[in-house]
Amino acid sequence: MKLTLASAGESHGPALVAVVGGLPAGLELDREAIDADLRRRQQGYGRSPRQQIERDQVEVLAGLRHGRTLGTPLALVVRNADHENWAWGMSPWPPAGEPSGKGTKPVTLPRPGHADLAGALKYGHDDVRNALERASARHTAVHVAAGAVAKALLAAVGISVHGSAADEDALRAAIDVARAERDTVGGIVEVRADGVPPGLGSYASKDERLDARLAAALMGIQAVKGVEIGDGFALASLRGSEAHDEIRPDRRRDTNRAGGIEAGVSNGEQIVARAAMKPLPTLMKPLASVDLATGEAGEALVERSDVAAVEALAVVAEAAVAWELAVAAREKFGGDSLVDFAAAHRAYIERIQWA
Ligand code: EPS
Repeated sequence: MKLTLASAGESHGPALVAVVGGLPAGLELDREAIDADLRRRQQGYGRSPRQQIERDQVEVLAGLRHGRTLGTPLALVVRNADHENWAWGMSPWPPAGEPSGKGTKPVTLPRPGHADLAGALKYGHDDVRNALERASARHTAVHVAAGAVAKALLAAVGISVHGSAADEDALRAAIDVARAERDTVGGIVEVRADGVPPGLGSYASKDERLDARLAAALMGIQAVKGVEIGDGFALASLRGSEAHDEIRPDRRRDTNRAGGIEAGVSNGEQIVARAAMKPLPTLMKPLASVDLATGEAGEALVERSDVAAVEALAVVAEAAVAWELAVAAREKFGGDSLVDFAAAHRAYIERIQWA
């Protein structure tokens, strides 16, 4: 049974949408729980005034009846409230009337670090906006909604996932200084998953490895430039005798340097993944760039932006890890209904006698 996710949506377009395939029938979803994650994603310290405009809430257009999945594709929508200010500039169809609102003039000064230059060159856009709108981290909202669905599925087999920003006090202080200096900052987030049984993912081929999948999922989030599982990079400088997690008679470990994954397979310990976020590329004190329309040297686009989105990344990374674990759990336990899925999990836990 393959869990699939397709999403679409521009930052200032009408809405963000996702279609989730492969959910079992009979999974109960809690609208409040999904909206609570959407609110958490909006709340981090250092976010832009855009967050005062948005009140992200999930709408479900298909796949759910009376709060339970039907075993059919689940269609999720998160609307962009800001779209009303961009109705002309981001109109999906040729706009009627005189230009008004935002996004009416082409952007030609790409920001170093954003999708602007590579996107404009790759797709042949004269207006950089055509690249940056989709590259924007705005679309993580609907991935958080999908992640909340994944968490509901995982909860049915006793798995929970939680993301947090590392060292939040230092981060907040750095954000205050950066804001005053019209600069931006990045940071590190950590996601931990509990209740994952041994045996999710496989060493059989590289794209089945759970660590490879988590790394790709985390690296796939905007502004992430580094990922590690467990002690990750620090393991490189240890001796083998210090780096591995010895196995007790009950098959558990006293240490967890592997971050719950060995040879691409979960080993029953807590899954620990970390992601490093670069400082956001929209600077109020812009970096050197080129005007793509004239070829002249210039300064990069300046527009409303976040000083940091690290706390938001913690929520997005949590959703991404939950999603990948749900994909792996669907592979292992299958089932057209939630009852079958949970029964397969129970039978497996019994077979391996996992406490
Ligand atoms: C983003 C730029 C900002 C952020 C946005 C991501 O948007 P705007 O240009 O509208 O101010 O606020 O993130 C969100 C809107 C969000 O909900 O996370 C970017 O360029 O990535």
